[in-house]
Amino acid sequence: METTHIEHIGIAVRNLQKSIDFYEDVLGLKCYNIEEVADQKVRTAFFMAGQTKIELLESTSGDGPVAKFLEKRGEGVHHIAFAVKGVEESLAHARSKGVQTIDQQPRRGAEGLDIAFLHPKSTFGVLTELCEDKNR
Ligand code: CMX
Repeated sequence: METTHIEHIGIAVRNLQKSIDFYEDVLGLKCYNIEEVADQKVRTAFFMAGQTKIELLESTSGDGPVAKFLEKRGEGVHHIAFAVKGVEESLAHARSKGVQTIDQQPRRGAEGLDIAFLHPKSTFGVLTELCEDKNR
């Protein structure tokens, strides 16, 4: 697998606007995009801190993955996303190494990325996303 960089860090929050206020008013970052990903039942807000992207995640439904995470574990770091070259091949590679994959095939995520998740039980407790921007 060829991993090029951390694409983003995903943080689960209860209230998107209140957390945007913190990132803007306290940390001095600028929210450059808000996007709903219906498939994942989330509304997301994006910031760049230098070269590092932060994705805030608010649940849009009581039964989505972020709602479950908030209920069970509270607010906090939800996942780390790695940019890879060839997300399908990378997913197959992880599976061939015995890693439990949540997605069998990549799907379309926020910002038009092709994304796939590895289960935190297989990745030492960190929900791990593989992603690729095929428009680049
Ligand atoms: N990070 C680390 N551990 C996590 C976790 C996370 N984000 N989410 C759940 N877990 C843990 C649970 O605490 C639980 O641990 P214990 O068994 O020790 O209690 C374990 O994983 C399994 O949890 P579960 O209740 O059986 O499974 P869930 O129904 O909560 O589902 C997961 C967990 C990861 C499979 C599910 O959230 C998922 O499919 N995630 C991928 C999609 C996603 O997260 N989308 C939102 C972001 C989308 C985006 O970035 O655009």
